[in-house]
Amino acid sequence: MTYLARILAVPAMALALPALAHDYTVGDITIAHPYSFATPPGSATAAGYMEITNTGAEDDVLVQAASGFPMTMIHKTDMVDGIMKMRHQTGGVPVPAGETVLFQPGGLHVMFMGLESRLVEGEKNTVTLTFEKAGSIDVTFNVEKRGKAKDAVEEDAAASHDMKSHEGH
Ligand SMILES: [Cu+2]
Repeated sequence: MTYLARILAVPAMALALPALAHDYTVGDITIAHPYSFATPPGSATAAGYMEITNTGAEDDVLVQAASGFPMTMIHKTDMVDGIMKMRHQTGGVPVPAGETVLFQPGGLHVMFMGLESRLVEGEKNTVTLTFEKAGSIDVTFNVEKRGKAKDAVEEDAAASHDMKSHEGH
């Protein structure tokens, strides 16, 4: 979705989900709607999603995500021959000038690992995002109810999601 389309979509979304729309800005970077899905009992991992828009004229890079969980990484899910693989984005994630990068199920996500308790709907988790040019900002990932009938891959609930499925570290 383009930045403009997202702006236009806000009134309808605000009507339906008043508590969920939240945006953050640092320099030329805007982070929209950081969230995680509630996770099942016993789950030691969770994924975080958001939209990052670079409104500036210079390219930037999301170099790090940090949280209070034991381990936080930036991952990208790829389907390889029908098998979900998650790759640690060791070089960070480019956020080109004028573009929006989506962290969404089945693609880029912030991976929270080593969780001692599951994520519960309504919970809020602070994550510090660091950009090469724009600097650092704390954003709040709201924990939302997992939607039904989603056809997207859900990293955090996938049975194949364990440390062995994580490549590159
Ligand atoms: Cu992952």
